[in-house]
Amino acid sequence: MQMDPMDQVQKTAGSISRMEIRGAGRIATAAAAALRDFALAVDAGSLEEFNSEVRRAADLLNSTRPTAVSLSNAIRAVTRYRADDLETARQAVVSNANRFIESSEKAVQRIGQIGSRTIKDGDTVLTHCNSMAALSVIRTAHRAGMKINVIATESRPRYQGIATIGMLDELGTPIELIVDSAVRSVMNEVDLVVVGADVITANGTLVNKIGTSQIALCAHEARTPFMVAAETYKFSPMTILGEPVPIEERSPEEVLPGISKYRNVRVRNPAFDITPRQYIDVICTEVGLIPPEMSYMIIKERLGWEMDEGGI
Ligand code: RUB
Repeated sequence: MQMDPMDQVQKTAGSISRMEIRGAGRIATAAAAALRDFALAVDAGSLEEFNSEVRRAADLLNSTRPTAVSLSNAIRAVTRYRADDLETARQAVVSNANRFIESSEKAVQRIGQIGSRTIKDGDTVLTHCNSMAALSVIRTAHRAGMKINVIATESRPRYQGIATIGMLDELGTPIELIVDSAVRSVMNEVDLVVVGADVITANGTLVNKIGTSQIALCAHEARTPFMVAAETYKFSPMTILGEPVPIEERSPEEVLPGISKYRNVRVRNPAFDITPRQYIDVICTEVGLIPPEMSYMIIKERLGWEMDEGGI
């Protein structure tokens, strides 16, 4: 029996919430694909009903991870259409979603090509968490013949660093795994730090996996360049209006399983932290290397965002 289209969206939303699908880029493309499949399958009697069902599905997907702006930017890209009839609207969602997914894949490749030019033969590159954009920089440099040493942090509490070393292992490049608190001990051996982004604000502030800001601080102290690899849809239009970026607080059980046996202990588990722009040397996007101070221009020019914009 075929699954109800909204149940299918619910299933994707659940996978994103539980972090079975994770990483800002991957959740954005998963949400775009879920909306496309929903649009194709939903049984609506009118354009108005279709629009309201798509909105409901979009809201469900958007509520899964509160920090990543990639989700709302992806949803906005997919649901931005004008249509006079239901079938035109359906096709618009499908083609918008396919375009978003394709451009997201191309952006990661392009970021790899651009960012890898900053890596020299013999460099040691440190990365945190598990970012496809950051890994694209490392992979592309490796494929261009650079001999690179990689240092990957564990990225507690969810150990995304294990996914990173798994993905890089096949390259045959030397990889060292360190606990998050070892970053300062190794920083003097590092030539470049490259991390991904969940959000970049209009003033160039980075929001990324918890621990990123400490790494940026260490890099700054050691005069080690700190690069953020981010597709332009990781920039947040809402921050132009001064909207704060919500920091997702996840379950204490992720940090301390069995926490309930303690009576007076509270575990805090913020999933992301904030790195001010003065600790960021460069942001590598698919349209080039930009200083963080240029973030506002990316939002205005690349995301084509107007302050009065509504969508469906
Ligand atoms: C993942 C994380 C990644 C960014 C960028 O956090 O912080 O650095 O999302 O990743 P989580 P990408 O594991 O909590 O989703 O470059 O793949 O979009």
